[in-house]
Amino acid sequence: MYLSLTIAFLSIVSFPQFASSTWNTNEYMKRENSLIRPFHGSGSSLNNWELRGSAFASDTFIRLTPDARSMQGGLWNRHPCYSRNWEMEVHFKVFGSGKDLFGDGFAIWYVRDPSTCPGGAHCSVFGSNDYFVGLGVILDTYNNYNGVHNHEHPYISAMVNNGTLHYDHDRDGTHTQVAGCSAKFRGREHDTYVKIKYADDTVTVYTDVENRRAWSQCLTAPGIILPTGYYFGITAATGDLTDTHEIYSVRVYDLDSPDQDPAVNKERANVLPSASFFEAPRDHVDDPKPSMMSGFKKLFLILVGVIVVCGAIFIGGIFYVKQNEHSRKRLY
Ligand SMILES: *[C@@H]1O[C@H](CO)[C@@H](O)[C@H](O)[C@H]1NC(C)=O
Ligand SMILES: [Ca+2]
Repeated sequence: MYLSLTIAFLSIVSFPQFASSTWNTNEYMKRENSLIRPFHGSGSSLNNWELRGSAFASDTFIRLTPDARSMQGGLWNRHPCYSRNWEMEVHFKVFGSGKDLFGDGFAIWYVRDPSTCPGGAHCSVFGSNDYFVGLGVILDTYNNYNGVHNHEHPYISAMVNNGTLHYDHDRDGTHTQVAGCSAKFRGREHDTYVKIKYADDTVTVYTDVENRRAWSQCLTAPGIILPTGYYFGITAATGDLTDTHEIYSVRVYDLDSPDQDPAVNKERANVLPSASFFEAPRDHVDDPKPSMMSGFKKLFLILVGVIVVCGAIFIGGIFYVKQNEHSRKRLY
């Protein structure tokens, strides 16, 4: 862990400006919605953000969760975003000591209500609220579906909610997602980035996780209505499974064009989030999340089963013998 921390630190120090200068030259970065190093000191951009739960800020990273069990951490922007079209770039790292079992992942939000989790109700979606109102882009590292998916994990999905939909961990949210893609963003030695673009009522998610210094499209979903004036946030959670989830920068760019009709923009402040298209639900096989507890439980149940079956055979045998004696007595 210290090695990867050191590598993360070195890579941060050695390429401070590269990413921003190659990816965004024309658009306007919204300082009040962005988060850049250093995170402490006067005029720090962290003043625009609130930390919640296990989230912790050093000078160079925001650690949403440590590699420990049952953690929930959040990073919430204090200023709403009034751009109708915007883009958000997040420099992050997910790593931990788990080789095969790790989780649960993190989520990037554009929602009406900044979450108060871990305090409050329904704090069940990667450190934030279920039944949220807005957009959630979920970077899920643990496959709760037990191999039934036709995709690999880690998995990125986008979900649009008007407050009525439940995020179902047992299906990794696949029946409520508008789109998704697999992306190997965990445990990488190089820098990893994700970008969410919301423009012309279309949500597009890009990743740069292969150390190519270029975006590749992960998912795109047209027909998405999101209002202006919502809040950005990033949250992460661990459960029985653990990982460190860290954020190094958040850059939000305004993509509005000057000739946009202000009346239409004003109207956008009050709409409810909606998606005109949902991916077809997939078959679900109920299968509980494997854990050490359920392993012991299974063993115990098998033992009980064996004892019951043996007992039944034994009693049945005695019965059979008695029955035979009885009929023999009757014959003779
Ligand atoms: C909220 O979303 C659900 C599911 O997409 C939809 O059935 C319902 O009509 C929506 N409610 C409103 C008030 O838009
Ligand atoms: Ca999952």
